[in-house]
Amino acid sequence: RGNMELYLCIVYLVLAFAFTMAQDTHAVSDATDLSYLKNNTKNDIGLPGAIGAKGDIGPPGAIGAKGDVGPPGAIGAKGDVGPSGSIGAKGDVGPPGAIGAKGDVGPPGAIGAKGDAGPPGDCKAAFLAGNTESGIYNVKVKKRKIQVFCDMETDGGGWTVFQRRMNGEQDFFLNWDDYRQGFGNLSGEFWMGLDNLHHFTSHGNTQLRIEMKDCDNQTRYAKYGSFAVLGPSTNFQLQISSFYQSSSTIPDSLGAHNGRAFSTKDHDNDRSRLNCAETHRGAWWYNNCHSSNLNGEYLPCAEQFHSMTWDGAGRNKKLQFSEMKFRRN
Ligand SMILES: [Ca+2]
Repeated sequence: RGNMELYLCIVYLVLAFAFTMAQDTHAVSDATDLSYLKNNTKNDIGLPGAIGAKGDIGPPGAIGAKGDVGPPGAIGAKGDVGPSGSIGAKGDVGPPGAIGAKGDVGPPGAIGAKGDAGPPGDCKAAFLAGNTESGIYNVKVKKRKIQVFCDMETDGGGWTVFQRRMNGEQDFFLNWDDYRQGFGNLSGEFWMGLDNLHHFTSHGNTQLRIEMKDCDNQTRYAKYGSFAVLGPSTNFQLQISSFYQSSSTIPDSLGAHNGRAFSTKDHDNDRSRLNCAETHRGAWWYNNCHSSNLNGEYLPCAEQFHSMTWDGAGRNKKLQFSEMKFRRN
């Protein structure tokens, strides 16, 4: 509306100016004409007539020049919401999580420490453990506890006794099974048994010592550096060597039996046509019979060929006491 009013005002001013100019031009031309008329004496001219009536309003003027730029308009209305933005940067690390569930049961534990030694393996072990008195001891054989007689005084001690003859109270004219298992009384006469004898003499080198008392009341001994009784598949074969020639006080009458199987009256493993155990009333590692027969009949000093005997002993080779013992080196 402001612009329209300005526009009409301009049009009015233009029209008013044009009208005034038109009257002025007419006046000048009238003056000229008047001067012309003064020089023309031919005809007298009357006084100027009165000013004519105002003419009609002329046609509208041309459209005026464009106006100056107006003042800035008011702030427009708020626009629509724009498109969503792009994904933001990764956030910081969060706090630690809760404790996890209990784990599975673990593998089995290691094998525990070895237990105490338990009873000693033989009289040597008992001796080394501090036992210095001869007598009956418990020892362990294949996890089984048995009793043995230990000689802790003779020749350094630690000897395990496996045979004793001293009074004839025990019958030694027995069968194979008796000699395998052993019999008698550890405080008197006894035989340890071939199975245990094999066990004790199969763990390293073992010495053999035999105490004897002949019929002259001489106490003598024979000693061997190596002694073993093999297993039942060999019929408890004897392995004997290294006779202590210089220190022994009786000749070697067992070496000739080296390598021989054991025989009893019901198990003839000898080299004789006869049954040596039967004829000599004993049980031994008989060859073509023997040079020693410590399990023969107990007939102290009686001159019988089946008596308990050892070649080289005193009068008539006969004995009244014997004790066979071994010791591990
Ligand atoms: Ca025979």
